[in-house]
Parts: sequence; C-alpha cells; structure tokens
Amino acid sequence: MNIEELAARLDEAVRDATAIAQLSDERPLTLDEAYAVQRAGIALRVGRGDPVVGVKLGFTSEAKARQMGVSDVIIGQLTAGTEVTDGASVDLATMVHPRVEPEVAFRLGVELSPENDDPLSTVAEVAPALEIIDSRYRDFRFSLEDVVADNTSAARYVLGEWLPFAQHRGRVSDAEVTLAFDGEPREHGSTSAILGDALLAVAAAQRMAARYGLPLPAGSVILAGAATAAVAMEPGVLVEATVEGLGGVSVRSGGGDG
Ligand code: OOG
Ligand code: MG
Repeated sequence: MNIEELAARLDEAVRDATAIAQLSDERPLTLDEAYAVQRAGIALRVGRGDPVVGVKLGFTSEAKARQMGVSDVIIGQLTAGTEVTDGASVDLATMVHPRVEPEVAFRLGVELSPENDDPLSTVAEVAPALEIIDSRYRDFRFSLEDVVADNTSAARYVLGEWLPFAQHRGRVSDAEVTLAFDGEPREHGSTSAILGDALLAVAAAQRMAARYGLPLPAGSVILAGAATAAVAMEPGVLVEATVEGLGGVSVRSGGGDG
C-alpha cells in the first residue's frame, strides 16, 4: 500500500466511524512516512471543502504520554469542520471510541514563521479548550507512527471564550485544570504539566510545524496538548473543562441524535 492508499483507509475509518487495524501491522512506517500519510489524509478533507485552521500537539504532558505508552511530542492538524461550538452537542455515534481531554488553545494574530525567534509575540489570544480524540485503531492502541498517520487521533475540538493574550499570559504557565462530567470532577491537573509550562507549546508547535511542512498563518489555532489523561466519553453528559484564570468550556454528548 502506498501513502495515498493508507491515507484513504484512515479517511474511510473516520467517515464510517469504524475501527481498523494499525497500519504498521501490515506495513512498517517511518515517522516521515507517517507524516506524509497524515498530510495526504488532510488533503482529502481539504478537497471536500474542509480547510485547515490550525494545529494540535500531542503527548506534551507526562499524564498523556504515560496513558498511551508513547512519549515523543507529535503534531496534527485541525480542520474547520471538526470544531464544535462551546456548549453544543456532539453525536458520539459519529466516532469510534471518543475520549475527551482538557487543553489550552492559542490563536495567532500574525503568521508564525519558522525563523521567528520570539514565537509568543505572534499570539493574540488564549482560551480554555476541550479536545475529543478518537483513535481510528482498534482498542485505542497504536505506535507513534500509527498515531501520527491517524492525524494524532484528532476528532473534535471546542474553544472557550478567546481572551487577549497580553493580559492573560501570566495565567497560562501554571493554572489549575479540571475536567468534569455533569459537575463531577474526573481529572485534575495543571497547565504546567504541558512541557513544564504551557507557554512553551507555541515554540514547540513552531518547531514541529516547520519540520513537517505545516504553515502557521495569522488566525491559526494551536492546541497545546492535554494537561491530564483523557477520559472516555459517555452518552448524555455535560463535559466541562475549567482552566483557572481563563474560564470554562463545555460540550454535551448526544447518544445518536445529538
Ligand atoms: C493521541 C493524541 C494526544 C494530547 O493532547 O496529548 C493528544 C492520543 O492520545 O490518542 O491529543
Ligand atoms: Mg489533545
């Protein structure tokens, strides 16, 4: 199977919400090939009119790396069609085995080029965020290359209210994070779990995007990576993340008609 065929197989798994075997079971992939599969899969979506609006980092926290047994930081891409409005409902039947995790999002005011030696100067806004991840692989198990090819399990994301970065920057590095289901806390953490300081996610995104040929134009969203382990979604629940000093963001899980 070539890169395009592997990308098409994953793309079909997303659209059918059906798990598949890990690609590496059949054909070992290098990390560069895995990113090529990711890019080919995103090209299919762009071709269907779903543009790229940003990037997401994965495994930036110890909690996530430990949960998945994979430790290198990875980058995936966000498309417009995968955004869910804050407070809206998401249909679990459109995914394989979705999990949710609390994050922080940045929005660029100007392009972040690979040469910029002050990446934080390009950030205009910051917001609390939720990411719904959904591995297209059976049992939510994968190698580093498999998860990169699968666009780092990206499925949906929800952004809270954007706040001016200049005024809120001091709150981002080490803020308490809570993930709750119907008001019951499920995970607790701190944004300091993200690379030791969540602000470092911007430079990490710049480095990874440059390495794998992803542009970061003005307006791009950067998801910093989860501050805690991910929790399996359950039907009929109000999922809420709160980030101290930045506020909250929520999504409702619908069981089939949501
Ligand atoms: C890969 C995605 C990891 C994060 O925030 O660390 C990620 C996965 O765990 O399936 O999005
Ligand atoms: Mg994530």
